[in-house]
Amino acid sequence: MNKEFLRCYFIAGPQNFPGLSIWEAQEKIVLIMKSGVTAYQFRDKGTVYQNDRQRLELAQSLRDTARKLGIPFIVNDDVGLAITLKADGVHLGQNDEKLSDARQKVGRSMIIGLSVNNATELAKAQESQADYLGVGPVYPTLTKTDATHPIGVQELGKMMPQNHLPIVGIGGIGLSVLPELVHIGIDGIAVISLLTGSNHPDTVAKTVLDTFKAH
Ligand code: 3NM
Repeated sequence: MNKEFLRCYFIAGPQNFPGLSIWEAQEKIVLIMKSGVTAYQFRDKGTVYQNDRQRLELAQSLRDTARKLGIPFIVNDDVGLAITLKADGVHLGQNDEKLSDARQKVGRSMIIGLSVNNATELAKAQESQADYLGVGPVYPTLTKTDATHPIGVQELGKMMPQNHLPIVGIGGIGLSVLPELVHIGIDGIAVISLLTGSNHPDTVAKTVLDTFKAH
């Protein structure tokens, strides 16, 4: 797997744009996808659709956008949807489908990402069939209501020597902490609100890319 795609990894679904319709949210997501991010994850936890068809159409359209832009399209949690859409990857949490089962279903070529929330999970993940890890929350976040206790950058730094997989930090990440994150040797950041809450996602993406490129 080319770990360059982890540098500025954008995650979002309609639920991250409160007050907007699903299609208005889609426009915002597309705008951010075009701002220079290196990957997009379709994560629609809490989004209320009229029917399954509506969800499929939204995901399909976002997959097409990602494909045109040449960035990986990763589906959160839903292995079946990832297969249906021929997504580039699927991202699993600790409580989602077992990674080895998912690997059997999706085959070798689909990227599988795994969330880890502490040193024990990070160590265990080294033996898994994951292609990359998302470690977090690094900082407190309001975006994921069931997020575990923040790890903190110092603690994450101490955990890093036991990691040999491509790895992205997630949770409460803003521009001011980029230098300390680069310093501990992660490959990039995965963000929601840093991009969904910005009026200048292109500037944000460029800052993130420049920071992780220089390293
Ligand atoms: N997963 P924001 S934290 C989706 O710790 C997600 O596994 C997390 O949103 C984890 O960038 C998180 O707005 C939310 O903090 C990230």
